[in-house]
Amino acid sequence: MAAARFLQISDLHLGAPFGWLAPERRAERRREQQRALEDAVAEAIHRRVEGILIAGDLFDREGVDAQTLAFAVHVFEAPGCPPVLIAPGNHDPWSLTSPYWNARLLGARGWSWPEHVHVFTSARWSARRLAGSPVEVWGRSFTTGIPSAERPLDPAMLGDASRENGSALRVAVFHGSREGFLPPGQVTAGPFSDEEARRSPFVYLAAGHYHLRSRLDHAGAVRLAYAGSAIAIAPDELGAHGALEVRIDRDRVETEFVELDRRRVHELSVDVSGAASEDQVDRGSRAGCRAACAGAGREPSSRRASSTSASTLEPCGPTTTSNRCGAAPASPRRSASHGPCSSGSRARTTRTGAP
Ligand SMILES: [Mn+2]
Repeated sequence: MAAARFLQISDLHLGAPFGWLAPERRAERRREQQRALEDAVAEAIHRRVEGILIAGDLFDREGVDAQTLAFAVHVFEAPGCPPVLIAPGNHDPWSLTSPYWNARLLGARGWSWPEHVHVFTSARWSARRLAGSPVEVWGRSFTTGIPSAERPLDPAMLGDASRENGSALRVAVFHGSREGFLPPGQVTAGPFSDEEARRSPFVYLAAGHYHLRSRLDHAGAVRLAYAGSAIAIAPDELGAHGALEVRIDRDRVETEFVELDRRRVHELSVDVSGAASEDQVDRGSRAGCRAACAGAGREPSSRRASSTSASTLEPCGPTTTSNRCGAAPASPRRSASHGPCSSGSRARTTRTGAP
């Protein structure tokens, strides 16, 4: 029996524009994004974890629209939702002008985060003890005006977190860049080395910022992990996306992947040499996408079915493919194609309640 269990998510990027998708599919992807967070909360309740750790970039930007803001503020009101600990990232830093982190600005709209949601509002590490648990969750925030080159795990930055305090198990939730593993296209923010992570006073570090899942093991246990973006946010975020269930014991930490994104981005090459029209290019890329879905054991469906079945997903669309190929349909070439394909055969019926 683990001493504590958490559900870790990060980089949801609520309010992201999804400009890489065809205009008619962006709203749908935003609904899927919100459903992924509803599903994460449902998973946390179902798995009876002690808390939900959000390691930054819950929001894509400071100026999110009112619907997105309303959704986020209310999603954690689900009955049985455990404590939620949020460490803002470089996309949603804490600031006085933040419409979601500043309680007064939020209150002006008549909203407030539920009592059990705790937001770390300082770049200095601070702790939150969980009632009835041996775990102390330590977090920090990105804040506007603080250089993102600041090293969060530098011993000078750790402050009180390094002080001896008896028997508490310390877990960290933060946003930062593991040096040497920066994915292409991402910026360095809050850098740290493996050595700093290993020497830190935390039994486990829940990290956000990198959108692909990865982990750092030490002495046979997971010491730090990125859950990756909860759903694919950009066309280069291939593979499965979701959350991590983190099980913490005195001498052992394990993580288990929990899939949340019902689609996957596939990268495929389609031979369009000989294609004489934009239409032929589209047909070729659509066939390639169908083949990729079939290869992944997934059924591309051309129709909407019931709202709880796995076949609700749209087919592998030629969405970005046609954008990319359409520019020069007359010049035969091999073309890389990114389209979100149907990915879900999760058996569990999910909540579809309104925010
Ligand atoms: Mn991010």
